[in-house]
Amino acid sequence: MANNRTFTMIKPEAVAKGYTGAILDRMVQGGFRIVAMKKTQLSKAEAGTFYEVHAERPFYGELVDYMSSGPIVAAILEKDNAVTDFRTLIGSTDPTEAAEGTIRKDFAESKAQNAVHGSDSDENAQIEGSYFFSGREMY
Ligand code: IDP
Ligand code: MG
Repeated sequence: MANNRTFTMIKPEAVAKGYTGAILDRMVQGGFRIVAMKKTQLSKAEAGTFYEVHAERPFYGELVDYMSSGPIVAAILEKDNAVTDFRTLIGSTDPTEAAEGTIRKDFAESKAQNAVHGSDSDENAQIEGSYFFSGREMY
């Protein structure tokens, strides 16, 4: 079961631009079922914790400021091979390198403001999903 779920966020710039519906449609059309979903906003401290693995990277401060700058839409998604297939659906971190038809190619602003988050492993999908959602928010 674990390898059939991933965690995503529609990031602040994409929500602000009104892309939420179109991006969710890509996910559903891509074969992902929405298990849990909410609109919320991360505090700076919460964004700092979420991206703690990047704390030593030069862009960490910018990333934390950006991810706490406005509302996001967080969701848990289900599909066979969810983590890998979702990374394919969203495309490369830098939208200029993302494949045609991917979410980042079509909706991202830049490498920093790249429209969506996708978990990079089953373990992180579990940790990230349970950071945002309790068991009774997953269906
Ligand atoms: P990913 O989101 O494709 O997994 P990561 O390397 O895990 O990419 O980086 C996390 C997030 O940090 C990215 O989605 C992006 O928002 C931001 N980021 C990554 N690399 C850079 C960079 O070189 N400059 C600015 N922001 C970056
Ligand atoms: Mg990552």
